[in-house]
Amino acid sequence: MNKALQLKDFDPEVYQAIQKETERQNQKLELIASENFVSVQVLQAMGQVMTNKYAEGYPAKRYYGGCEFVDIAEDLARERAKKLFNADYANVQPHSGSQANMAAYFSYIKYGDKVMGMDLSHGGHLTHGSPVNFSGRFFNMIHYGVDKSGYIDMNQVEKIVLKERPKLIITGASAYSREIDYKAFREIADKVNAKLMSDIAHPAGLIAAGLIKSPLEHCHFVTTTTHKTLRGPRGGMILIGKDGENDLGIKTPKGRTKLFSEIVDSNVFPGFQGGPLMHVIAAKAVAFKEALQDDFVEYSRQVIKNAKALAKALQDRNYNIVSGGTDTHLMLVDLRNHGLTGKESEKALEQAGITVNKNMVPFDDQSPFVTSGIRVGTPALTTRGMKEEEMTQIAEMIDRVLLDINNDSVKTKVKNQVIELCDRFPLYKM
Ligand code: DSN
Repeated sequence: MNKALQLKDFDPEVYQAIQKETERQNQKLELIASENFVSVQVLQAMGQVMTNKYAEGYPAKRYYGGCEFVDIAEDLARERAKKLFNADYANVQPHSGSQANMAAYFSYIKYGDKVMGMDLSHGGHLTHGSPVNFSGRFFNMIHYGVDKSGYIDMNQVEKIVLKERPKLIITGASAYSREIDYKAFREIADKVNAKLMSDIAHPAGLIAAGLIKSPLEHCHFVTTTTHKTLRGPRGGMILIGKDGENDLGIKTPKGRTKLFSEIVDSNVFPGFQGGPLMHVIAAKAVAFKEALQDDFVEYSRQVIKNAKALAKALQDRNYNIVSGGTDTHLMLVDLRNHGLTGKESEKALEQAGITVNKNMVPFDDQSPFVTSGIRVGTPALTTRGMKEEEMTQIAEMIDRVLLDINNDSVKTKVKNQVIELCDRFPLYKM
């Protein structure tokens, strides 16, 4: 190990890749709905010596010595998360949203149980029962979706639940732009004594800011990622609104009925994970502190205003937005009336400096690799300081590229416009 050398001198290849990625983030319009730009403080909290520390267990109950300082970071993260979401309990150790879901599911249900989640092709998530994911392989999955209007069909949900009697109902989505009626879901779940969970990975920041409904009071447990609208480091988290003794008959070795939080804790570690990523947990604590500030509410409010403005500007240019608009940070653009696929549109926009992802739309006739839509979101550009006026300009740029999708000179012109716009809203120093 050469202690004197800087990264750029020791490993110029990796250093250059990081520089290029910084330049890409600075100079392109980031519209991927699940991405955001963390603060320099969050970056600093991730790039530090806590990455060296093994801390299996939980604060004050570790399997390794020397944990007194990482304990401070994890306690801060847990306390701030509880405050942010008005929750009795938070586990900040899941490495990702998928890990959070896996540990949480198995806290409440068993291998082979019947579980109901939103169909991936209607906006759900891979871990909500896709056959290619652990969730679809380990559980007997059934699905609900949206109706022709693009809204979740609560009548369909109720009918399926009463007929199939799932043990667990999953709410939450990764490509659904409307608020979810958690209260109605809970009423339906209670009819068959099912547990109700929500995966709020996408709207977590908007919920923390109090701008859209929170599922915490209605769901038995909630999972999330920390890096989307919440604008923290890449990672996962499990929350319980109201903790209490479990009704699953699970006891401690001494015969005491375990709290739900104790079951979840032991499922995260040692159930599904080993050592927590303490540098990431420190960065989660910093991000939660940021999210507790008043300016985070303002930021989140602007995320929603920007999404509404972008949806409207696209509609004005004859683009169909699934469900006719958005209540949140994202929208799904159905490109079928333009005769375009998501795949070719994503590629053309990328060439023009606009980053989106292709996405299935409800009742899509294209495969998941081609798709008929793109998903667009505003959390990242709002972090840069862009507002409604810029959203209108961006809709115009998207339209120029898509209307003349094979015209390279249009893409070059739009790319230059993108760089000009990005330069007016600086991001990271190089
Ligand atoms: N891959 C994330 C998204 O883009 O929504 C969800 O895990």
